[in-house]
Amino acid sequence: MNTTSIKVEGMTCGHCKSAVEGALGNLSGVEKAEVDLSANAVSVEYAEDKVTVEEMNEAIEEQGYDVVK
Ligand SMILES: [Cu+2]
Repeated sequence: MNTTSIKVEGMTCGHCKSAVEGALGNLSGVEKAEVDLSANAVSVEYAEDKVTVEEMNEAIEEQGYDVVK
């Protein structure tokens, strides 16, 4: 299991938090996703043989948020 922290712009409230956590949680291979609104970041636990960071970035961007790369 790997962990990473993805910087995301545009998350402001509980709705944003659940949208991003939900989108990541829907990806197979993502074990846990937790948004820290004050840090503008989401920490993710994932299986690197099942899902890539690029796929996670795309899932976040599909929800309308900008990933800081
Ligand atoms: Cu919001």
